[in-house]
Amino acid sequence: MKSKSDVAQIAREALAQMPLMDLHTHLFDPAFGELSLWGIDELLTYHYLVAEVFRARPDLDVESFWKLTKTVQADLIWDELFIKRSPLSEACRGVVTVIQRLGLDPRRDGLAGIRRYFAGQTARGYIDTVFGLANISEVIMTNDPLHDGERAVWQKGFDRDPRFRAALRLDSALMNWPEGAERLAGLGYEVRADLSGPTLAGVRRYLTDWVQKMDACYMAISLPPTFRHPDSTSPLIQLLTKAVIPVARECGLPVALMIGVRKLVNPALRLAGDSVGPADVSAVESLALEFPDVRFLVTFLSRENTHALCVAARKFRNLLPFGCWWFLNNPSLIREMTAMRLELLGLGFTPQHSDCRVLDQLVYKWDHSRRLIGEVLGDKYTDLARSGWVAEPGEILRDAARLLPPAWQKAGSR
Ligand code: RAT
Ligand code: ZN
Repeated sequence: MKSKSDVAQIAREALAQMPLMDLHTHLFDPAFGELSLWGIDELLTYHYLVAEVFRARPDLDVESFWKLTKTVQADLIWDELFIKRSPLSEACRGVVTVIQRLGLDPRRDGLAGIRRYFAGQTARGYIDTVFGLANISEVIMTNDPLHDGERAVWQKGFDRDPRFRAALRLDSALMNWPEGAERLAGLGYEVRADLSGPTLAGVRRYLTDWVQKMDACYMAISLPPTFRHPDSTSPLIQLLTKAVIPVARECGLPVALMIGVRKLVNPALRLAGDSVGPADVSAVESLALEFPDVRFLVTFLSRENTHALCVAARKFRNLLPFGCWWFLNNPSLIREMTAMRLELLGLGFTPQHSDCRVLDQLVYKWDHSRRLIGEVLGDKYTDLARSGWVAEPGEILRDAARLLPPAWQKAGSR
């Protein structure tokens, strides 16, 4: 009979070695050129680190920081967060992991040596390096047809790199309606600010056209903590229930709801200026009840909502919890959330997505998450063995393979 520690070891190895798909990133197919970010200066100026450098340097004028070139911003962040202090935060440690996995030594090589390594890389070659190191087979992008630069590339057409799948992001079209109305009208869709007449049909056409053009895997929206359903007074709810959900149903696609972000609480910090708030999980229960034939991939930003989401998912099988989002993507919280989800849902959730904005981050985000998820899963097999059920190695591999593919794939919609 296998010992209890064997089962934990097998689970950890399975998580460490299995190729996986990343359900939500902000990465781009290399055909998008400058939208596709990679390299040490992008890593150092990631908005998670920008927030930290302002804390380290209370005297630093925010507007003056934004006027610096990216290289000088990166120099400053390296100096403040890696040289003058140990890089202990998760975002800082992530940069160290990437550098070390590339075969460099951050202390020996220093920023100049690391930059020399990157100067010798090409964008396309480096994608292969990163996908290999992170053992990733595919990533899902975040695609917004209302972003002028991005739309131009889609409209021109390009040879898709099959490792980069699309997701149609809805925020800029649907949030703060009627702001999106003008944009959609500009693209030739017949929509009105008051949602009257042809508007909902026009929005449905916009969504269908772009789902098809991008071959999108799902549609996604990020929502504030105040998000409620039902709400007969909200234009957003009208748009979601009468345009997005019917198109999702027709195309057989899930809808991803990312709930709990308070945008720009500190506007001067730009991307680093968003915050978190606890939301009402009953909104997703009510959507799941009203639309049982549509699958909702759901993640909340607030730790306080994560337990209620697990309970909601026990009641509605069309709710698929995913990822430890943004401010939850920290080791202590990944451990807690993964254990809670395994205990309440067994294998019926997607433990993680990366939210990478910079290609290289795939290496650290997955390196850190694989280890944590593997440890938690290993502990569960040990507990199970203690209770009298020693899982076979093949069963552990089977279970890991059930856990790892993203929920949209498990949902069997494509
Ligand atoms: O995690 C992030 O980088 C955030 O800035 C957001 O992009 C968030 O993940 C989102 O998709 O809205
Ligand atoms: Zn994101």
